[in-house]
Amino acid sequence: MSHAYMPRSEKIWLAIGGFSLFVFLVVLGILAFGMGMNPPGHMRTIAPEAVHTTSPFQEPKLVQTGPNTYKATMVAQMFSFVPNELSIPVGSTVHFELTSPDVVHGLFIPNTNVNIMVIPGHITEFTYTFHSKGDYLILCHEYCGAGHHLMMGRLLVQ
Ligand SMILES: [Cu+2]
Repeated sequence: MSHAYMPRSEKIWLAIGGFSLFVFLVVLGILAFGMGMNPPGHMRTIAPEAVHTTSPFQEPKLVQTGPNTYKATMVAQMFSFVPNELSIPVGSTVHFELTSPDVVHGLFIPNTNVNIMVIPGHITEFTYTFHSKGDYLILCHEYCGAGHHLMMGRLLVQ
């Protein structure tokens, strides 16, 4: 079959598909390289190799910043969160501040909308108020290597 028959309508759809892909890639290229766009929330940067020696990430911890507010400075690394256990009173607002010294990780807390991507070189921030008591799981939801499934923590809201 040297001359396979292709209906005209199929050729038109192929052309539309190819053109859409081309437009998409051009727009993506302009946004990423031309405008230097980054994922949202990554306003500050940090050298991945300096994470363990730069404040506040050299001593990542949960600190109370007001009557109902906390700041959780955390490092997501292969294959753990530091710290990996947090405890707060119900109704607290937690301002998360995270970075990674190695590869891309995630911080996901099921049953909340805490869903953070942690990218080496960037400091990701996210704020959430915990209105319900519970024993929440903290999970890494970006595949980060052989120990990815072991990467978890716990958040107690009492
Ligand atoms: Cu991870």
